[in-house]
Amino acid sequence: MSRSRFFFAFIVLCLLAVNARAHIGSPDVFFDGKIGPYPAKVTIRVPPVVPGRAEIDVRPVSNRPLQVSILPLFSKTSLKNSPPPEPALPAPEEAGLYRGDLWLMRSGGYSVEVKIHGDAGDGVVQIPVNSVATHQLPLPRYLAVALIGLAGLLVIGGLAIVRAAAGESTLPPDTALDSSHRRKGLIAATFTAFLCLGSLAGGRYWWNVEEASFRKHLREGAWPDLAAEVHTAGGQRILHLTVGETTFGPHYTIPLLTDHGKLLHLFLIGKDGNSSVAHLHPIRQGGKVFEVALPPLPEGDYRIFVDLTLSDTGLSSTTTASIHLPPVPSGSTPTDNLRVDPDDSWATCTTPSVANAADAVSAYHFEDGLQLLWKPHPTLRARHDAGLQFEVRDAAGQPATLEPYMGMISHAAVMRADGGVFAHLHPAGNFSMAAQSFFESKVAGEASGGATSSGMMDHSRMHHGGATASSAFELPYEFPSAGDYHLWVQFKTAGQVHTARFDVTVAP
Ligand SMILES: [Cu+2]
Repeated sequence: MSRSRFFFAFIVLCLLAVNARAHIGSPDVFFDGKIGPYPAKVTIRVPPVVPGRAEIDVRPVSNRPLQVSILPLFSKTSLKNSPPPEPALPAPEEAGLYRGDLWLMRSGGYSVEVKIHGDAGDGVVQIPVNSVATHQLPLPRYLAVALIGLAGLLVIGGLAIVRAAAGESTLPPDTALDSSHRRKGLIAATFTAFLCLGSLAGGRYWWNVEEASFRKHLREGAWPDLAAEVHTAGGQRILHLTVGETTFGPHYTIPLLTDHGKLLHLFLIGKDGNSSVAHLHPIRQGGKVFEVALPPLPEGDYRIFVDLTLSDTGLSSTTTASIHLPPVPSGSTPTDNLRVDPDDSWATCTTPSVANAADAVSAYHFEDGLQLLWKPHPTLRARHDAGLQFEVRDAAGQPATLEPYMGMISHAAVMRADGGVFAHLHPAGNFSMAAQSFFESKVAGEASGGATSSGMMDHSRMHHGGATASSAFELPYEFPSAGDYHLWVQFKTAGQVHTARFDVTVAP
C-alpha cells in the first residue's frame, strides 16, 4: 500500500471504528509476573483498528525510580528493523505507574517488549498482543450526506472555474461574450466533467478494494470458523472438530503452536441451566481436523470455545460453535479407541457462588469439603480491575497446597452469560503463553544470529504464575463490558483438578 493510500485509509478507518469489540469481546492484555528482579503488572489496551495506538500501563513494585521502556515487535519483521524503544513515563495520577503508547502498524501478531532498568538490575519481558481490526461501524448518514454535498459543490465549483477560464479569461474586461468563446468554455467544462466522473469512478473502485482488504482482516467475533459434530464409537462419544474450513480452504494444515503442551484448549459450557463444564484437549487427526473423547457430561446443548495460537504469526485466537450432546452411551464399556488426555477435566457446578457483594468473601464449596474463597473485592465494573484473588482451603479450613495444572497454578475461563465474551485466564495473565514463547524464541534466535523458528521453546513455564506451593493466587483481569458473567476457576490439589464457578454481575 502506498503511503498516501495508507494514510487516507487510516483516517477513514478512524472514522469508521471507534468501538472496541474484540474476538470474543476481551481484547485487552493483562500481565502479572516478574520483569527481571521487579514484580510488575502490565495492562495493554489494544486499539480496535489497524494501524492503531496501544496504551501500555506498567506498574512495577519498587521504591526506587526506574526507567521503563516499551517496544513493539512485529512477528514478521526482524529485530534489527524494529523501531527504537519508547519510554514509558511516570504518570502523575498514580504513584508507581509508568505509561506509554505504541503504534501497531500492521495486522498480525505483535509482542510488546517491556524493559525495566533500575538499581536492582535490568529486566525484560515479551507480552504478546493481537493486532487486528475488531470492528467496522457503518458510515453515519449525516456524514455521508455532508460528504456527498461537499463533493457536489467541489465538482460544480471546479466546472464553473474551468468554463470561465477557457471561455472568458482571454477577453478584456467588460467585453460581451460571443458564441465562440461560450462554446470554448462549454467544451472545456464538458471535458472536465468527464474527467471528474472518471476520477470519482476510480476512487470508488479503489475504496471498494481497500474496504475488501480491511474486511478480510476484520475479526468481529470468533475466528476462524469451527464446525463440530458428535458421533458414538466403541462406547465413546467423540467430538469431531474442523477448524477453519471456510477461512483457510479444504487443503490447508492449520499451523499451530502448543500451549501448555496442547494444540487446542477446548471449553464445553452447558447452556440453558445445564451447569456442566469441561476443559478438554482435542487430538489432531488431520490438517485441521481434531477429535476428543467426551467425558460423561449430561445430554444437552453446549457452547464450544477453542483457544489456539498460530505458529506462523504468533496470533492467538478463539473459535466457537454450538453442539448438542447425545446421552452418555450405556451398556457398553468404552474400548478406549481414542486416548483420553490426562489433563482433561470436567465438572458440574450445580450451586455456583454468587459473588456480587462488594468487600465480602465469596466461597465455592466442593463436595469433598474443599472451598475456593474469592477474597473481598470492590463492586465489579467494566474495564476496572476485577480483583480476582483466590485462596483454597481444605475441609478443615486450613490453606490447601496447590499443584501445577498444565504448568500453571490456576486456569480460569470467563464467559458473559450471552456467550459474547470469552477469555481464558492464568495467574501470569490472559495472553497466549505459546505466543509468548514464539516471541521469546524469535528474540533469542535473532540475537544469536540463528534461525527464528528453530528451537521453539515450549517449556512448561514453571517460572511464571507463581507455581510455588501456595494456597493463594491472583488472576489479573478486567471485565471488558457490563453484564452477567460466569467465571470458572480451576486448580489442582492432591492430584485432583477442581473446578469452581462464580456468577457475577458487572456494572458499566
Ligand atoms: Cu489455561
